[in-house]
Amino acid sequence: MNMAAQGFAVVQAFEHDVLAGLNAAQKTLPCKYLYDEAGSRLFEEICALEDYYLTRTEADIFARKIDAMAQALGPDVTLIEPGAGNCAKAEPLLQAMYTPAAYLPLDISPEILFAARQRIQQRMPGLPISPAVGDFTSPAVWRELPETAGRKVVFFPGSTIGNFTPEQARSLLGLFADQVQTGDGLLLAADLVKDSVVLERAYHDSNHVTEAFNKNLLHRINRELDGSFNIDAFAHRAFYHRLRRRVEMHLVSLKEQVVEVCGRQFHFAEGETIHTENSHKYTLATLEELLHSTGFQPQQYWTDHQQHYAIYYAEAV
Ligand code: AVI
Repeated sequence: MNMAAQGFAVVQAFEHDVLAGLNAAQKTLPCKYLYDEAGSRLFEEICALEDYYLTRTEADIFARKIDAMAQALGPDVTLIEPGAGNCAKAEPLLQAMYTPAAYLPLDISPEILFAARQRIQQRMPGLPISPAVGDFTSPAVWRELPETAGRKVVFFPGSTIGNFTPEQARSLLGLFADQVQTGDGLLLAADLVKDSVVLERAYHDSNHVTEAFNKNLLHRINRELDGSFNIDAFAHRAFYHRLRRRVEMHLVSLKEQVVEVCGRQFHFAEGETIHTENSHKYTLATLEELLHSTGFQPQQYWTDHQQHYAIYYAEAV
């Protein structure tokens, strides 16, 4: 597919998913659409917030334990990173690893990926780096990766696994398992169950950045799908669902209203919500269960002193 055809397919998928989501009994929008250019910038801002403990907790674990992780991964390993973005997390890991064989980052955004390759290549000139552009949940993009000899490790930081339902998480790790051989590895980060006040503050921050991030989806629909959302007529809501062990993000209609998208009308009752994101939280036990059920044997994990966040190294059996 050429770039123009690819762009058209992306717009079509967005339109299809938004119309289907707004037609559902519980209105819903897939969280991947939160990340247009403005959304990605807002997400970066979220990561720097005091209330959003996830990014700094993960960074702290990496900073303290990177050598132990590199040792667990072993020598001559090809590191594969789905959703690599600017590859900022892989770079220190590659530096700490003993003679890494290659780095294969996958991401939807070619610009960010190719800029990152150039940056890492300058710092590690001998390291073969082969990026693949596409959606890492689709097996097609994995087929673009070059064949490599030796052991492979899939690197999946950021607690992105939390944005998948348990069923989707199993099928995603199953897809990762399909890419590796027995003895190959998976380095996986996940956010852990904790006090709901801490969780809810992280997704309803006092600087209102997460609110802007959530509402940006309505701006995007207005712009790209000829939508008529009155942004001020919706409120940001985020709460921890104890039974489902997840933070849910919603947009709440503040009044009864009708909104048009792509020439279709959608009715909202006062208080009705659009469910825009799930962020699942794991315990060490549920995380190990997930790994086992997808063919990975947990080997080692690292956490912070409050056990807010965990990074697991597991090997394919
Ligand atoms: C990308 N992902 C791990 C974030 C999370 O915490 O679930 C997305 C996010 N949504 C609101 N704030 C951050």
